Amino acid sequence: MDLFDKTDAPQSLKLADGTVLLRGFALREQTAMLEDLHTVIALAPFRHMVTPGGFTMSVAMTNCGELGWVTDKTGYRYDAQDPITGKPWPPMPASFMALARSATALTGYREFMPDACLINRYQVGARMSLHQDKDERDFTQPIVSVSLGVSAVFQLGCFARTDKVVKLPLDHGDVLVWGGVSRLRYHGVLPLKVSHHPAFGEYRINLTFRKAG
Ligand code: MD3
Ligand code: FE
Repeated sequence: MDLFDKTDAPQSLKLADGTVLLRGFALREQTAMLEDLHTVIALAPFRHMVTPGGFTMSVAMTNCGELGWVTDKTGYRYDAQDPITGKPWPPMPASFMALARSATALTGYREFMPDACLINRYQVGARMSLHQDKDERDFTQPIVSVSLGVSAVFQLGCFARTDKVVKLPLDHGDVLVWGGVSRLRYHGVLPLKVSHHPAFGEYRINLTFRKAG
């Protein structure tokens, strides 16, 4: 663990090599982002996708941007079309892009241009088991994650599924930039506890910005 860097506003904490936590960084944009989220989900509704192993995910998902992450019985992939509507994913809202780019600029990635934003919605009990994000083409590109609504406990492992994990609460407005060697670390989210957020109700929303193609 490194020290808090008081020179950045707001608080930034280096969690691991290549990983910076910006506590509350999305708070400024939250109103615009919530409005834009509603626009996206009106065009591409949340759905519970099925894993290649045949399990329905407890997390509901959708996407915006040129590419969207999808899973079904045939496997995981990025696709330009929403399999439910058969249409392109909704465009990435300007408020989303601005947030992803300011977070990466602040942490030293100057040319980050995400083409995919995966939107996860957790309800009570929803979880994400330990996994690596490996469906993107270029692992030198960072991933930016934004937590909104109800808090969750995030688990950060290392490079093998069985490595010890560190637990970290992620709260409304927190932004994480995952780059360098941390890009391929195992990570997951523990089952969401019953709670309520004034703007997001009983849900936690997580946005992850990726350069997938
Ligand atoms: C560490 N989402 O969508 S965000 C995912 O909270 C995903 O919904 C979680 O894992 C969520 O793939 C975690 C934090 C995160 C995102 C990407 C990472 C951590 C990461 C990529 C590499 C290492
Ligand atoms: Fe992930």
